[in-house]
Amino acid sequence: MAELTLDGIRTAGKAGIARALALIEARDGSLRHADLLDEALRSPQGRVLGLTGPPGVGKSTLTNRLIADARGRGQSVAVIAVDPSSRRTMGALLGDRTRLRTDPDDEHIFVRSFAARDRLGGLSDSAIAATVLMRALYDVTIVETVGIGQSEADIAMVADTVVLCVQPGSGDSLQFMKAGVMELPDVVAVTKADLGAPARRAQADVEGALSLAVEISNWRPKVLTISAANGSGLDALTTAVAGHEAWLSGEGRLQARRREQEAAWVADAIRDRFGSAGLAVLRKTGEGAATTPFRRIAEASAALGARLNS
Ligand SMILES: Nc1nc2c(ncn2[C@@H]2O[C@H](COP(=O)(O)OP(=O)(O)OP(=O)(O)O)[C@@H](O)[C@H]2O)c(=O)[nH]1
Ligand SMILES: [Mg+2]
Repeated sequence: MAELTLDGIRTAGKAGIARALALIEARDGSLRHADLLDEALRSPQGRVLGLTGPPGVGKSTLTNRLIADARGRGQSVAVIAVDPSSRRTMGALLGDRTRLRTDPDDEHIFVRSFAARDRLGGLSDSAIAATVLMRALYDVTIVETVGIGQSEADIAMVADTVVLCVQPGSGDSLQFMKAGVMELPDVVAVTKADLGAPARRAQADVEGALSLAVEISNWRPKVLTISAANGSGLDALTTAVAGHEAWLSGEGRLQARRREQEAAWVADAIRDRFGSAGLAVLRKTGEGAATTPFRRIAEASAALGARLNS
């Protein structure tokens, strides 16, 4: 199939992407699409922005704004929305919560929902693979996940920059403080700033919590209040995200972050299919010793599958 190269997909436009994603989701012939994904991995074009936070905090409303901003700057945008509540039927999500309004004729916007791995909103292999593909094709890829507590950490498996959305007056900020050693977001956006005092209080709470957190890098997470309703704070958010991206670009941090993510995908994919026993075999025998992560997943899956059936 000629389209299974990045150039083939670019030529076919959105229809080509949709076909590639269908193949990724079908999980068959995994070697066929492993080479496409490894090609995409080698040619990242854009940045990946992860947006996470509890249900109803305003992630999709913010995503709508970010899409418009990026298009205003002439950038192309892809959105991967991960939905824990929906089951997939005939390629469409039931009860799709993305609520995104985009121009279907704009070739430079691509939006796709994926069912979550589990009810906590974890990222499925397909959503991870789709993000890698989108990153090679679009200037900005936004990954929106719904999460509470631990499942929010999953977004760090694909995002260059993680924005945690916090709802004013919800006690999210308290939960945030209690979580202690949770993986820190790069930027915290207290949403619905148009509500006034509760948003400012939540901002102060989160800042307080962060000041107690153990420093794991020399990036200090920024805490902002934003309103996707009236647009306040959105420029500051864009500046904070750009600041984090600039920090990442230094001293090989972006490459290091992405290498760690790739190792996590391989471990996760094998654990998902073969359990921790499969993971142990992978580590001990070096099954699927291919150096590129998607080929490694495909080859190790084939080898482990054959082993289990023999
Ligand atoms: N006042 C106010 N309401 C907002 C703002 N942003 C979003 N909302 C409202 O909050 C509700 C949820 O917004 P969504 O953007 O769908 O939230 P979400 O986080 O994507 O929700 P899920 O995808 O269901 O997790 C909607 O009723 C929005 O109109 C804001 O800036 N101010
Ligand atoms: Mg949403």
